Amino acid sequence: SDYSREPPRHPCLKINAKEPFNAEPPRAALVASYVTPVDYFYKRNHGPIPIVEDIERYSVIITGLIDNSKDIFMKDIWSLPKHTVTATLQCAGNRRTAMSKTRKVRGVGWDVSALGNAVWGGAKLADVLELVGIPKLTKSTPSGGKHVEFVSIDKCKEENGGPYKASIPLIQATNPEADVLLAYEMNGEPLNRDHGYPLRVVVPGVIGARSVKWLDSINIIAEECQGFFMQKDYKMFPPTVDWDNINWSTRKPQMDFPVQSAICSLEDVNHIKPGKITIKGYAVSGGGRGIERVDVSIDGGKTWVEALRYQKPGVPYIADIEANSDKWAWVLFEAEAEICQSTEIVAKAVDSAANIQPENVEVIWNLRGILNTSWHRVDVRLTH
Ligand code: MTE
Ligand code: MO
Repeated sequence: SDYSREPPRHPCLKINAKEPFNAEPPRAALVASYVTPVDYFYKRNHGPIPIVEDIERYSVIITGLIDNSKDIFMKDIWSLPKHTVTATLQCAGNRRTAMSKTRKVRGVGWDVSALGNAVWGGAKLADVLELVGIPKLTKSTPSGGKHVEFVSIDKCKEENGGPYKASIPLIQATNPEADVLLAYEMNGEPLNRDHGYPLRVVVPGVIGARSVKWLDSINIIAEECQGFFMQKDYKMFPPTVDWDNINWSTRKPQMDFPVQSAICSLEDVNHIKPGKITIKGYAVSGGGRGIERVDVSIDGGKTWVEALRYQKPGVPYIADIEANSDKWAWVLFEAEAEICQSTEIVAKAVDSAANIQPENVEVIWNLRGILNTSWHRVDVRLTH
């Protein structure tokens, strides 16, 4: 593989793996703004960053179980209605390093910043699929369990040098309400190379692994994609399953992510003076579920106070689409506390379906180290 033409990256990023490039921003930078600046947005790759030189000749072929395959060019995408969707992309491996502390898991280590919130601009996949005669979802649309597969132009070693790929159900792809985008913009700027230039998929509310970057083709297929990242990775196994007794085919590929939160104004261990501190972080849930509550404890989880939640600064957040909240996006939270002894500070969130984060990582431990959504705990040690 060739890593000689990687794009420049911001020096603040913490590099978890160099080749392929995997990096996340420092905690405090992550929650400094509701919309994550592109430079600070985590970068999760499985191979070298591809280069698309000739944007006029770049096309995505739509093929598979349709009458006529069609090459879609950027001008075709640009001529469709442009939608902007504020959505949080989260890697299923977010917080993997902490899961490894109880029992070793396999995969790139991540702290709590393998996610970001961006304003994605692009065409709705449902509109693009209409160009090849696939109707939008209606209550009576038969999907026959079909999937829409996204294949990249990148090359990754897990696919034996083949391209990265993933799929989502056709009923989600053709549902305009699901807001699945073929995005060419991130925060109002053309996508940069790291994030999928010139065109990527964004599947809101679903683990990042399904939002395929550097799109090459779209295949309509009879059942879910058989690629490595769907079948041999990104599946949730119970804690009893380890590498010597794993049977991959017993589990479905992970799609929606569960409720998650983390404290970002503090590191794992903090040395502070007694007094007032502000506890800041993010909370997010998958599937379009909002955040109903964020609880913060300054005594290791014995007692709790409710944190203030917001998306737009100064506007209290309500988990309700009628209230104009961004349903696919995280909320930031903030709580003030008086610290007068060394202690453990904890955060946990509750989503709009009343799902709550698990108290301990042990009960959700899984060999691939995905979806560590256990209560986020940080230590504060007093200095006098
Ligand atoms: N698409 C391609 N082509 N190659 C990849 O390695 N990584 C996936 C997804 N799409 C990947 C990809 C994973 S696991 C995640 S979490 C997101 O992209 C990360 O997107 P980002 O780098 O824009 O943050
Ligand atoms: Mo990921």
